[in-house]
Amino acid sequence: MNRRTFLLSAVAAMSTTGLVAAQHHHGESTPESHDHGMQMSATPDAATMSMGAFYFTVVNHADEADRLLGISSDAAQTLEVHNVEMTDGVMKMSPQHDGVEIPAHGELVLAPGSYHVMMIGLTESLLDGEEFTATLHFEKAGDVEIVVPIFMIEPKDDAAEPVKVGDDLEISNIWARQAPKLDDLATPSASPDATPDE
Ligand SMILES: [Cu+2]
Repeated sequence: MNRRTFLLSAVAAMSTTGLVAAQHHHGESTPESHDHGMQMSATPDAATMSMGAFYFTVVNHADEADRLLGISSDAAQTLEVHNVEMTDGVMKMSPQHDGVEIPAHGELVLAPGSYHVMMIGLTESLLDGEEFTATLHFEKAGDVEIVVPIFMIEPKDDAAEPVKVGDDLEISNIWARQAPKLDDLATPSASPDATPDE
């Protein structure tokens, strides 16, 4: 499959999940929400905006909860923590603007089909076998830099060394992929008259 077909497929796959939610949250009826980072639905570049996602698990050994407030990285223009929710039988992604709690003696799992870091507007392609760095912002633990290895599909074992933050937090199962699509969905055409040339 050539690069153009791949991009169309990727964008089409995203449109069945993320863009539905994006348009819902950022449609013309709610102009005030344009600063939430999903501007790609409101710009002519939407179809060419490259996207990715990354995942990790945070274990909290402390007696108090912490909170993942946000993420920054040079690898994308915008990074948001999203969750995936089923609403009326439709999967939608919802940005977690207030962050996500990591319970005391509990864990927060970011994984396909659940919480994830959405990378909107990649600054370069996410290539299998390469990696990038990102900084996680925690309410209590502060800023933590991690190295994120890139894969085509979810790795079976920890690809990166787990990162320990003092005695309290441990971050493991770190990995990223470009333009995720749901495994149980056939890749649809980008538009009714765009037939994939397989
Ligand atoms: Cu998302």
